[in-house]
Amino acid sequence: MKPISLIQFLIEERRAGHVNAELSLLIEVVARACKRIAVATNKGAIGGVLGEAGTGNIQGEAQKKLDVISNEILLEANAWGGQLAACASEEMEDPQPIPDMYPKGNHLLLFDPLDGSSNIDVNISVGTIFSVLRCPDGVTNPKAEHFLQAGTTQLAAGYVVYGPATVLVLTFGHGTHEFTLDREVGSFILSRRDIRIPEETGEFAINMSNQRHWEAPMQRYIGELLAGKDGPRGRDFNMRWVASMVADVHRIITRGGVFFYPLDAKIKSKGGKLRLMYEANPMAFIIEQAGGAATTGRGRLLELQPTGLHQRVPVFLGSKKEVEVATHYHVEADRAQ
Ligand code: P6P
Repeated sequence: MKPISLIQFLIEERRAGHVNAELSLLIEVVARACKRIAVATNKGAIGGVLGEAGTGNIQGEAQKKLDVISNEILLEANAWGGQLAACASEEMEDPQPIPDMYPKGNHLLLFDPLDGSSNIDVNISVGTIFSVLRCPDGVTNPKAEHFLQAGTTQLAAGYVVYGPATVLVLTFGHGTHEFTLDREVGSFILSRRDIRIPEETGEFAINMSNQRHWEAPMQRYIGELLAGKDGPRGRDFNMRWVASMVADVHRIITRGGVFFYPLDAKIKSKGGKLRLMYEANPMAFIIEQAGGAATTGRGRLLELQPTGLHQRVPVFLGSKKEVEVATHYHVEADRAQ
């Protein structure tokens, strides 16, 4: 069968009424920027792009050179096209308006330009995560508060994982689809349409080193998985933890599984580790559109009303049944208090 390129897919989606011309062009621009990030990332040590940038971001984290480079690539690619009113990034405290010399559009783009960047220097997969919101009518110079829309309002979400292959996973709210970069041609080619995540799984992802800090319901839930077939779940479970959300989520998109970054005593004051607007929400949209579930451990992630551009949140996502069991334990424990 003739391979379908991202551009052809976007045209089909426009004909189906799933996406308008401006949004489809925006996705093309983001995908093209991610191809440039892939080139920079793939150079590794010989590209002089490894290691620290010598700067810090809004999160108080040391920035890697590639964090800064990836952020710049996405900002520069999206400045002139006329699809956006502003961008927001993990790497920038405030939203970046589109320069006055260029036309503005009706969309807001949020991104984590290079998630998992602590893995770059050890050559483990990293990725770009992005989310598209509508710019509120009449707002020509969007501020942070204009980005604070619940995840259910997202018009599109996606990630690109820079691994052995460079793979884009994308949703407009009409299914979740995967595109693999053909480096010889330079095009993203449709490799999986309408992905479905198995509702059950035998594989979980969590950073076990935080176990002693977890809330009691998470201790109970993970304890049952670790008890295996002799325990209450009556089956053995396998564990994976890449410490790169895009890589862990892509494994779940590919074969099922469940991913947790729960509240723990160390990070409770911050509300969690992962960021709501440009990590949790786009991933939750992608996972739900593939038949999975995504919660904060207490409620549906996409329904959370944001209070801050860099707000952090607990994340439970993946195969529906396991997310529901873990979430139920937390809701039940809250009720018992
Ligand atoms: P930890 C990477 O820094 C990240 O934001 C996610 O990509 C990843 O899932 C998580 O943090 C890893 O956190 O505490 O295991 O290093």
